[in-house]
Amino acid sequence: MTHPCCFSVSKAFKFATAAGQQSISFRYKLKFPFKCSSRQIHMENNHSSDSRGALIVLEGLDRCGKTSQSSRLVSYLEGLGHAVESWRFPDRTTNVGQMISSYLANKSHLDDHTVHLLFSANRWEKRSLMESKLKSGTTLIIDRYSYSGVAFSSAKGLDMEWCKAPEVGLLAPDLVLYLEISPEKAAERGGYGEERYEQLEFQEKVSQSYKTLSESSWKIIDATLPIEDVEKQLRENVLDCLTVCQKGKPLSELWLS
Ligand code: NYM
Ligand code: MG
Repeated sequence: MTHPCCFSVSKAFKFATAAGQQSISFRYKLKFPFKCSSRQIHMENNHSSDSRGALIVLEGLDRCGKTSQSSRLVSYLEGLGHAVESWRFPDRTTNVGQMISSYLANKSHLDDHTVHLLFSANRWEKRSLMESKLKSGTTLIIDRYSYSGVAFSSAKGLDMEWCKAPEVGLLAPDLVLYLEISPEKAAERGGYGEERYEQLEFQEKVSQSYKTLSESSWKIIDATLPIEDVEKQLRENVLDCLTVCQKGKPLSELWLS
Protein backbone atom coordinates (compact mmCIF):
# COMPACT_ATOMS: atom_id res chain seq x y z
CA MET A 1 0.00 0.00 0.00
CA THR A 2 1.19 3.52 -0.72
CA HIS A 3 2.38 5.40 2.32
CA PRO A 4 0.12 8.43 2.94
CA CYS A 5 3.09 10.78 2.60
CA CYS A 6 4.02 9.44 -0.82
CA PHE A 7 2.25 9.37 -4.09
CA SER A 8 2.97 8.29 -7.57
CA VAL A 9 1.72 9.84 -10.78
CA SER A 10 2.30 9.19 -14.43
CA LYS A 11 2.40 12.32 -16.49
CA ALA A 12 3.03 13.42 -20.00
CA PHE A 13 5.00 16.62 -20.22
CA LYS A 14 5.35 18.80 -23.21
CA PHE A 15 7.20 22.03 -22.97
CA ALA A 16 8.76 24.57 -25.23
CA THR A 17 11.64 26.94 -24.64
CA ALA A 18 10.82 30.58 -24.04
CA ALA A 19 11.92 31.39 -27.57
CA GLY A 20 9.59 28.72 -28.89
CA GLN A 21 12.44 27.22 -30.90
CA GLN A 22 12.27 23.65 -29.67
CA SER A 23 9.78 21.44 -28.03
CA ILE A 24 10.42 18.25 -26.22
CA SER A 25 7.97 15.74 -24.88
CA PHE A 26 8.65 12.94 -22.50
CA ARG A 27 6.83 10.65 -20.13
CA TYR A 28 7.90 9.56 -16.75
CA LYS A 29 6.62 8.55 -13.37
CA LEU A 30 7.11 10.64 -10.28
CA LYS A 31 7.35 9.23 -6.82
CA PHE A 32 8.25 11.53 -3.98
CA PRO A 33 7.79 12.02 -0.27
CA PHE A 34 5.55 14.89 0.77
CA LYS A 35 8.22 17.06 2.41
CA CYS A 36 11.57 17.09 0.75
CA SER A 37 13.52 19.52 -1.38
CA SER A 38 13.88 17.16 -4.31
CA ARG A 39 11.83 14.26 -5.48
CA GLN A 40 12.93 10.94 -6.74
CA ILE A 41 11.97 9.96 -10.25
CA HIS A 42 11.60 6.52 -11.64
CA MET A 43 11.81 6.77 -15.37
CA GLU A 44 9.91 4.44 -17.59
CA ASN A 45 12.49 2.28 -19.38
CA ASN A 46 14.93 2.97 -16.56
CA HIS A 47 15.65 0.80 -13.55
CA SER A 48 16.65 2.66 -10.42
CA SER A 49 19.58 0.27 -9.96
CA ASP A 50 21.17 1.34 -13.26
CA SER A 51 24.65 2.71 -13.08
CA ARG A 52 24.80 6.35 -14.21
CA GLY A 53 26.97 9.45 -14.26
CA ALA A 54 26.83 12.06 -11.49
CA LEU A 55 25.37 15.56 -11.71
CA ILE A 56 27.80 17.79 -9.87
CA VAL A 57 27.29 21.53 -9.51
CA LEU A 58 29.76 24.21 -8.49
CA GLU A 59 28.26 27.37 -7.07
CA GLY A 60 29.50 30.61 -5.57
CA LEU A 61 29.92 34.35 -6.04
CA ASP A 62 31.56 35.77 -9.14
CA ARG A 63 35.36 35.41 -8.89
CA CYS A 64 35.19 32.57 -6.36
CA GLY A 65 37.24 30.29 -8.65
CA LYS A 66 34.48 28.00 -9.90
CA THR A 67 35.43 28.10 -13.53
CA SER A 68 39.09 27.16 -13.06
CA GLN A 69 38.23 24.55 -10.46
CA SER A 70 35.65 22.92 -12.77
CA SER A 71 38.16 22.56 -15.57
CA ARG A 72 40.80 21.15 -13.20
CA LEU A 73 38.23 18.69 -11.89
CA VAL A 74 37.22 17.57 -15.36
CA SER A 75 40.86 16.97 -16.38
CA TYR A 76 41.44 15.01 -13.18
CA LEU A 77 38.39 12.78 -13.72
CA GLU A 78 39.27 12.25 -17.40
CA GLY A 79 42.75 11.18 -16.27
CA LEU A 80 41.13 8.56 -14.07
CA GLY A 81 39.26 7.24 -17.09
CA HIS A 82 35.78 8.60 -16.26
CA ALA A 83 33.38 9.79 -18.95
CA VAL A 84 32.93 13.41 -17.94
CA GLU A 85 31.84 16.70 -19.51
CA SER A 86 32.18 20.28 -18.41
CA TRP A 87 28.96 22.33 -18.68
CA ARG A 88 28.06 25.83 -17.59
CA PHE A 89 24.99 27.98 -17.15
CA PRO A 90 24.11 30.28 -18.65
CA ASP A 91 24.81 28.32 -21.81
CA ARG A 92 25.39 31.29 -24.10
CA THR A 93 25.44 29.22 -27.30
CA THR A 94 21.66 28.85 -27.61
CA ASN A 95 19.18 31.52 -28.77
CA VAL A 96 17.97 31.97 -25.20
CA GLY A 97 21.59 32.05 -24.00
CA GLN A 98 22.38 34.84 -26.45
CA MET A 99 19.54 36.95 -25.08
CA ILE A 100 20.94 36.39 -21.58
CA SER A 101 24.47 37.20 -22.69
CA SER A 102 23.44 40.46 -24.27
CA TYR A 103 21.54 41.37 -21.11
CA LEU A 104 24.57 40.58 -18.92
CA ALA A 105 26.77 42.69 -21.19
CA ASN A 106 24.34 45.62 -20.72
CA LYS A 107 23.53 45.56 -24.43
CA SER A 108 19.85 45.01 -23.76
CA HIS A 109 17.43 45.76 -20.99
CA LEU A 110 14.99 43.15 -19.69
CA ASP A 111 12.53 43.12 -16.85
CA ASP A 112 13.95 41.23 -13.82
CA HIS A 113 11.22 38.57 -13.92
CA THR A 114 11.70 38.07 -17.65
CA VAL A 115 15.43 37.51 -17.43
CA HIS A 116 14.91 35.16 -14.50
CA LEU A 117 12.63 33.03 -16.67
CA LEU A 118 15.16 33.11 -19.50
CA PHE A 119 17.88 31.76 -17.21
CA SER A 120 15.46 29.01 -16.22
CA ALA A 121 14.45 28.29 -19.82
CA ASN A 122 18.15 28.02 -20.63
CA ARG A 123 18.35 25.13 -18.15
CA TRP A 124 15.10 23.56 -19.39
CA GLU A 125 16.33 23.50 -22.97
CA LYS A 126 19.24 21.34 -21.78
CA ARG A 127 17.28 19.07 -19.45
CA SER A 128 16.66 16.13 -21.75
CA LEU A 129 20.26 16.11 -23.00
CA MET A 130 21.41 16.25 -19.40
CA GLU A 131 19.25 13.27 -18.52
CA SER A 132 20.44 11.18 -21.46
CA LYS A 133 24.11 11.97 -20.75
CA LEU A 134 23.73 10.94 -17.12
CA LYS A 135 21.88 7.75 -18.00
CA SER A 136 24.55 6.82 -20.52
CA GLY A 137 27.15 7.04 -17.74
CA THR A 138 28.62 10.50 -18.35
CA THR A 139 29.31 12.64 -15.32
CA LEU A 140 28.52 16.35 -15.73
CA ILE A 141 30.46 19.02 -13.87
CA ILE A 142 28.31 22.12 -14.07
CA ASP A 143 29.50 25.66 -13.42
CA ARG A 144 26.34 27.31 -11.93
CA TYR A 145 22.79 25.94 -11.88
CA SER A 146 19.39 26.72 -10.39
CA TYR A 147 20.94 28.03 -7.17
CA SER A 148 22.61 30.86 -9.12
CA GLY A 149 19.25 31.52 -10.72
CA VAL A 150 17.51 31.92 -7.38
CA ALA A 151 20.39 33.63 -5.53
CA PHE A 152 20.98 36.34 -8.14
CA SER A 153 17.33 37.09 -8.89
CA SER A 154 16.24 37.12 -5.25
CA ALA A 155 19.18 39.45 -4.51
CA LYS A 156 17.37 41.93 -6.77
CA GLY A 157 14.36 41.70 -4.49
CA LEU A 158 12.29 39.06 -6.27
CA ASP A 159 10.48 36.64 -3.98
CA MET A 160 12.57 33.53 -3.39
CA GLU A 161 9.68 31.08 -3.74
CA TRP A 162 8.64 32.73 -6.99
CA CYS A 163 12.23 32.36 -8.19
CA LYS A 164 12.29 28.65 -7.34
CA ALA A 165 9.04 27.81 -9.10
CA PRO A 166 10.30 27.54 -12.71
CA GLU A 167 13.18 25.34 -11.53
CA VAL A 168 10.82 22.65 -10.19
CA GLY A 169 11.23 19.48 -12.25
CA LEU A 170 14.80 20.14 -13.40
CA LEU A 171 17.20 17.38 -12.43
CA ALA A 172 18.52 17.69 -8.88
CA PRO A 173 22.30 17.69 -8.50
CA ASP A 174 23.87 14.73 -6.70
CA LEU A 175 26.37 17.12 -5.17
CA VAL A 176 26.56 20.88 -4.74
CA LEU A 177 30.01 22.25 -4.06
CA TYR A 178 29.79 25.80 -2.76
CA LEU A 179 33.03 27.75 -3.05
CA GLU A 180 32.74 30.15 -0.16
CA ILE A 181 34.45 33.52 -0.26
CA SER A 182 33.52 36.90 1.18
CA PRO A 183 32.35 39.44 -1.40
CA GLU A 184 35.26 41.70 -0.42
CA LYS A 185 37.88 39.00 -0.97
CA ALA A 186 36.26 38.02 -4.27
CA ALA A 187 36.38 41.65 -5.44
CA GLU A 188 40.12 41.78 -4.68
CA ARG A 189 40.77 38.96 -7.17
CA GLY A 190 41.77 40.97 -10.19
CA GLY A 191 38.61 43.05 -10.03
CA TYR A 192 35.30 42.39 -11.69
CA GLY A 193 34.64 42.55 -15.41
CA GLU A 194 32.11 44.69 -17.17
CA GLU A 195 29.11 42.41 -16.68
CA ARG A 196 25.95 43.21 -14.83
CA TYR A 197 25.94 41.93 -11.20
CA GLU A 198 29.71 42.26 -10.80
CA GLN A 199 29.54 44.87 -8.05
CA LEU A 200 30.47 44.49 -4.42
CA GLU A 201 27.19 45.73 -2.97
CA PHE A 202 25.13 43.41 -5.14
CA GLN A 203 27.39 40.41 -4.47
CA GLU A 204 26.82 40.96 -0.71
CA LYS A 205 23.12 40.43 -1.33
CA VAL A 206 23.79 37.36 -3.49
CA SER A 207 25.92 35.94 -0.70
CA GLN A 208 23.01 36.35 1.74
CA SER A 209 20.64 34.65 -0.71
CA TYR A 210 23.01 31.70 -1.09
CA LYS A 211 23.07 31.37 2.71
CA THR A 212 19.28 31.16 2.79
CA LEU A 213 19.28 28.60 0.00
CA SER A 214 22.04 26.35 1.29
CA GLU A 215 21.06 22.89 2.47
CA SER A 216 22.84 20.46 4.77
CA SER A 217 23.78 18.35 1.75
CA TRP A 218 25.92 21.14 0.26
CA LYS A 219 29.67 20.85 0.68
CA ILE A 220 31.02 24.23 1.67
CA ILE A 221 34.61 24.65 0.52
CA ASP A 222 36.80 27.51 1.71
CA ALA A 223 37.62 29.20 -1.60
CA THR A 224 40.32 31.39 -0.02
CA LEU A 225 42.61 28.38 0.51
CA PRO A 226 45.45 27.82 -1.98
CA ILE A 227 44.14 26.57 -5.32
CA GLU A 228 45.62 23.06 -4.82
CA ASP A 229 43.95 22.69 -1.42
CA VAL A 230 40.57 23.66 -2.84
CA GLU A 231 41.15 21.22 -5.67
CA LYS A 232 42.00 18.39 -3.26
CA GLN A 233 38.78 18.90 -1.30
CA LEU A 234 36.71 18.97 -4.46
CA ARG A 235 38.30 15.75 -5.69
CA GLU A 236 37.56 13.88 -2.47
CA ASN A 237 33.91 14.89 -2.42
CA VAL A 238 33.40 14.15 -6.08
CA LEU A 239 34.91 10.66 -6.02
CA ASP A 240 32.53 9.58 -3.24
CA CYS A 241 29.60 10.95 -5.20
CA LEU A 242 30.64 9.18 -8.41
CA THR A 243 30.75 5.84 -6.61
CA VAL A 244 27.23 6.24 -5.24
CA CYS A 245 25.87 7.12 -8.68
CA GLN A 246 27.70 4.24 -10.33
CA LYS A 247 25.97 1.98 -7.83
CA GLY A 248 22.61 3.16 -9.13
CA LYS A 249 21.45 6.07 -6.94
CA PRO A 250 18.18 7.16 -8.61
CA LEU A 251 17.94 10.52 -10.33
CA SER A 252 15.74 13.06 -8.61
CA GLU A 253 14.21 16.44 -9.36
CA LEU A 254 14.25 19.89 -7.86
CA TRP A 255 12.47 21.45 -5.89
CA LEU A 256 9.52 20.73 -3.72
CA SER A 257 10.25 23.10 -0.84
N1 NYM B 1 23.38 34.09 -13.28
C1 NYM B 1 23.71 32.84 -13.66
C2 NYM B 1 22.08 34.42 -12.95
O1 NYM B 1 21.79 35.55 -12.61
N2 NYM B 1 21.12 33.45 -13.02
C3 NYM B 1 21.40 32.17 -13.40
O2 NYM B 1 20.51 31.33 -13.46
C4 NYM B 1 22.76 31.85 -13.74
C5 NYM B 1 23.11 30.48 -14.17
O3 NYM B 1 24.95 35.22 -14.59
N3 NYM B 1 27.05 36.83 -12.52
C6 NYM B 1 24.42 35.13 -13.28
C7 NYM B 1 25.59 34.88 -12.41
C8 NYM B 1 26.76 35.54 -13.10
C9 NYM B 1 26.28 35.71 -14.53
O4 NYM B 1 27.59 33.80 -15.11
C10 NYM B 1 27.11 35.01 -15.57
P1 NYM B 1 29.17 33.46 -15.30
O5 NYM B 1 29.34 32.17 -14.54
O6 NYM B 1 29.93 34.58 -14.68
O7 NYM B 1 29.38 33.33 -16.78
MG1 MG C 1 31.07 35.81 -13.73
